[in-house]
Amino acid sequence: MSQTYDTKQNLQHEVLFKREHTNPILTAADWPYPVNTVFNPGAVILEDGTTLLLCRVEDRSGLSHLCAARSKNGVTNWVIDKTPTLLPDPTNYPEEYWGIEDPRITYLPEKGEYAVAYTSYSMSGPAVSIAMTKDFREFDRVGMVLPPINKDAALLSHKIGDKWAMIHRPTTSKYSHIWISFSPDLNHWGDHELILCARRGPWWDSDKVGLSCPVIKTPEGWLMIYHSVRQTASGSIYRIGLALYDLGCHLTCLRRSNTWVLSPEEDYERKGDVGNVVFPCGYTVAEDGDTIRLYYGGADTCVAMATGSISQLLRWLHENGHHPEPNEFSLKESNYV
Ligand code: BMA
Repeated sequence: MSQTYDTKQNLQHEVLFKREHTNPILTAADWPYPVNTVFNPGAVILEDGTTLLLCRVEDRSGLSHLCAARSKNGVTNWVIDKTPTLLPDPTNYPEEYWGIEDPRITYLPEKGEYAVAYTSYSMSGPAVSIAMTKDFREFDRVGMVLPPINKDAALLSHKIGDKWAMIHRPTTSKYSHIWISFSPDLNHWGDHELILCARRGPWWDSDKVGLSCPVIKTPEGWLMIYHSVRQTASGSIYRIGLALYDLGCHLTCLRRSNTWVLSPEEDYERKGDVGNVVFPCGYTVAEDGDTIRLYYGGADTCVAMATGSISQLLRWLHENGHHPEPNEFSLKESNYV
């Protein structure tokens, strides 16, 4: 495994995500009703070209719900739903007792619907729930599909073989790794496989890794943007890295970035309710099929956006990633369980 110190990579890092100069693009001050913070939005471009962000909104009780913001250009003039778009429903879904968080949106062409995978915060810890929608006004809950402790889930847009696939992040120990599971019906999930491990030691992705946004289908494979957590003496740092998986049945990891591609640097990422956090849950791709806008939470307080290029990300990953050795993801390596 080429987990060696690479001087070139560290001295001359390439900026892959260019922050929007008007960041943060959304804050609590923009909300039409009283809230504490808005962050970690799922993102999608609707049929009419409107960008929709489904934001995690934390109210002044500390619990979160989801609220949609729409914009013609994806940057300014957001029209925000006057009231919460999707509230927790603990009466019918007790796993939502402490709120719903971090939505990740995947359009499923086969169903003609969006699948929203989100964290349902149960009294036993965070779990993975799915709701389906056609218009982000009415939602049909599938319900809790993976029990606590699990989060950071998103569906793949297309079936693998004859099964739906979902990437998620169970917590198995002090360390948390990324898994994939498969389902015939979006409700029952199995055939679990470990697909990305936290690296341990002083690495930037040493303690936890989790999926950031739904994976992006490219001719070279599924491109994954993931977040990492490194614990330090003064708290956690949440950063962003890349991995690439083949388009086959088992999502074999082809490349993994050795360095991060986005890290908290600006004030709105460094300071807030939870400082030193960049946390994307969604992206949009422009009509050119290449320009990607990454929407992310800054310091658990605001919504920010950064622009990149899918072809540049792939090229960079080939030059600055490594091909994991088979035992890097082996359950037999007790290190990783
Ligand atoms: C994660 C999630 C995110 C949050 C991050 C930093 O575990 O809860 O919603 O942004 O922690 O607090």
